[in-house]
Amino acid sequence: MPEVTKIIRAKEQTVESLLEAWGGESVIIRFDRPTGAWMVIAVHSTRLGPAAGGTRMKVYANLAAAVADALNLAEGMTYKCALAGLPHGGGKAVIAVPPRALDPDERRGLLLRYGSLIKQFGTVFDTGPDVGTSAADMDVIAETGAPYVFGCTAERGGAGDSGPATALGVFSGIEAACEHLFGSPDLAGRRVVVQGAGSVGGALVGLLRAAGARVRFSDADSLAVARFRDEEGVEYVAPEDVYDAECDIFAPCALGGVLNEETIPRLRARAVVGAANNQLRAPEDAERLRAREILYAPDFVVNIGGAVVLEGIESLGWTPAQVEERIRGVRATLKEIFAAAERDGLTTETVARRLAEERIESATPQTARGPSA
Ligand code: PPY
Repeated sequence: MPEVTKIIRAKEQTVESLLEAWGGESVIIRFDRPTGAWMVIAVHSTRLGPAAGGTRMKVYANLAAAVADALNLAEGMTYKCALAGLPHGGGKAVIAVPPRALDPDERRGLLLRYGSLIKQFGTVFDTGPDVGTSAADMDVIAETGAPYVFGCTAERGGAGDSGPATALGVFSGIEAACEHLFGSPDLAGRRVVVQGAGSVGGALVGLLRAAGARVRFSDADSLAVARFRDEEGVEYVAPEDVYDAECDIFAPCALGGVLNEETIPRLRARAVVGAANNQLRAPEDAERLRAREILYAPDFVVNIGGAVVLEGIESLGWTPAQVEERIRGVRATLKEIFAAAERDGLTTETVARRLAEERIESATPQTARGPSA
């Protein structure tokens, strides 16, 4: 995404204005003096249960940009969990690391201090891997005795890489979009452009090809390009050309903020269905897509797979078949959202938020869960 624009937008905001404008419950901000990193834990809602959301680690322009990201992502998690039917609210944590590389010991120390912080925070926040963190990082965080750390390595009882589960939700969303646009969910011959061939986008490419779709992908990482273009023969689109590619479905599976006033006019896709969190850079972007008659599948409806597999397997005792069924439910949820948006002349984003809010309002408030075992 245009990183520069994101930085400019975030700079317009102060931490005070961001927190004042936010509708969530609580935020913890801590400065980690040994590394110079900032830890931000945002709990948006615990109305449906403990807040769930991954821990993201990356470099931000400043603290306000990190806080803005945590707040937006936590809100998205509230909607995501509500629409996925999970007994959870939304949260997210961001560790804003300094631009210099941390050596392995420094990183470990940082993760241990972060683990102690979420341990103090108690039972209202479930976390797991996210952009910039791995299963091995979750193992380190869990060493502190922090409860509710999901997505550890298999040796530590983790459910494994959630990428394929997330990809399945996107695939089901693409079926829903094709059903709405073309009257059939069959993907044979449909042209799909996947932005980012990482753990989610890469798995999605495989599912789409197996279904007979004509797939192209873009990725800035030469290893991903070598694997998918050179070894698997998938057609490659240069990252700078990805928005101009003519296709049925554009599937953003990398960064947030990719749908914005610069990119939307360029799109030559009939629909956008992808895994990236917070794809719309600004709320107006939903209307920009609608005005161009591009069907948009809201990200928090589509990318439920990670949360469903981590919470389902590791906490709720679901079988893999139950997890799969829940994730495939994305298709029915989206079908309802697409139909309501068309009927009421609203954006799909508005309809999806409304549906999530209705589910949250009508649910019985959860009592706090007891101390961890
Ligand atoms: C996401 O879907 O973006 C998540 O953060 C998934 C998640 C859910 C619960 C714990 C950790 C990560």
